[in-house]
Amino acid sequence: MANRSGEESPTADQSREGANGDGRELAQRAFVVLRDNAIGKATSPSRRLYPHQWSWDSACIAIGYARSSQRRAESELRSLFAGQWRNGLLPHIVFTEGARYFPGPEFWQTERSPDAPTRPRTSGIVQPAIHGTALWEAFRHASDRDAATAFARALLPQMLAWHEYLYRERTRDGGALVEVWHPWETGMDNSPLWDDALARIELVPADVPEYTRVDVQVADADERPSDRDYDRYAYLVGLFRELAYDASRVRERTPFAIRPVLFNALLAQSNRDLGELAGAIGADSGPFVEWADETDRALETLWDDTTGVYRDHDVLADKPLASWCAAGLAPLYAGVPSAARAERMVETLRTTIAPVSAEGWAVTSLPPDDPRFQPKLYWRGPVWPILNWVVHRGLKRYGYESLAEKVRATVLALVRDRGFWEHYDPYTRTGHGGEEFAWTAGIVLDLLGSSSTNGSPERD
Ligand code: 9WN
Repeated sequence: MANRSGEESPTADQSREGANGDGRELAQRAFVVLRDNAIGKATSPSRRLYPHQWSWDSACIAIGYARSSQRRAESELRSLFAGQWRNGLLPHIVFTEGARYFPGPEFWQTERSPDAPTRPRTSGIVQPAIHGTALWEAFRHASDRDAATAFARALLPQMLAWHEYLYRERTRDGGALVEVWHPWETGMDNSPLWDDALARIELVPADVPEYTRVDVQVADADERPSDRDYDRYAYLVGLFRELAYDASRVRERTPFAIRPVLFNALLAQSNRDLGELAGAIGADSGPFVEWADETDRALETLWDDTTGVYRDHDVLADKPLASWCAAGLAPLYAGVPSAARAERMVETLRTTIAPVSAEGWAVTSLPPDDPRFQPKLYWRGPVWPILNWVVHRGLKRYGYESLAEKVRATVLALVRDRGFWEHYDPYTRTGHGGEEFAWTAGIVLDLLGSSSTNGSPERD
């Protein structure tokens, strides 16, 4: 709840946290991180490394604020949707004026598209569709019900347009699995999962637009993607802007097209949540429920019985990706698998987790036995709060309460002991990447509010 000075303070749930930790103090630290990253009515992930507003970060920040500040949760989403394009695309970055980041608005040149807004300036690609869930969380925890209903009524058509864009432009042949065209759209930028697809993009220097990286001036270059990766990132943006961000042309020409399990599972759950929300405010839940059912069914086609996880699909090679990671467990979060299949997935989880501390464990961004695993290198090994949050919710949903609690407690202990970092080395527990990280703070607040100690039956 916001106190009299207008500052947020932890709810009773968030303060409780548990025997080995003070939830109240951690929540207060999280609010400070969020406040320090405020850029007007929105929040940047990290002042120095990512000084603009990011799409899925902001949705998670709204989820973090939902229990304690209806106003901030709503303004986070409102600011993000202010950058929505006329064709429904919700951009992965909404730019603030004057902050240093590559690629900035002058590189994206989204004015080439008739669909892009003139102000605010934005990027021209998307990020995982978790926003419907964020709106639902903001709505269901809101204390001012009338304001929450008015806000939901206003944003629902924009949510509908966003999902319509995804199903219209990012699917093929009538399918219900959405595809992404840039590693940044997966949210897991330099994950080894994309290595093979990126390796097929052969470039000569003239193919790569001129650019200068800023990230390696701000963060340790050893913890960031390689220059080779960045050449491909820049090349893909160059291609999209040359095609004026016209989705039908990009779909034909892109050399990178993946149907990620994580993106689709978050989308399916967002549809479910928007269906609930629409029902609660007397709006039409039909399209959301239909999309949710269709994407759930389509996700089943990604199941891989050999590994016991769901596997991303390479659209252009028309086969499952050779690699997988904890993101392949995301269908648990969306309630997709049968109980038997969930059991199988949990078995995979138990055998692929990385030890974090004597007290517990968390999922890593790549299974530690993968030869490319690197514990400090961005999406190639470290523990990321978002993946653990998805797995935590999935485990809870299927009744694996004590496993869910282990994941939750481990992430909270990492943050309490080491601070609010972008990601963590699973062995040394040190934080890396961006510091005072708002996305991590948002997730921590939600984890604090969702203690598992509610007497539910144990499945594990
Ligand atoms: C590119 C902001 C974003 C996250 C992504 C994460 C990283 C950006 C970058 O930071 O990506 O979008 O410049 O590396 O991979 O998931 O949303 O926190």
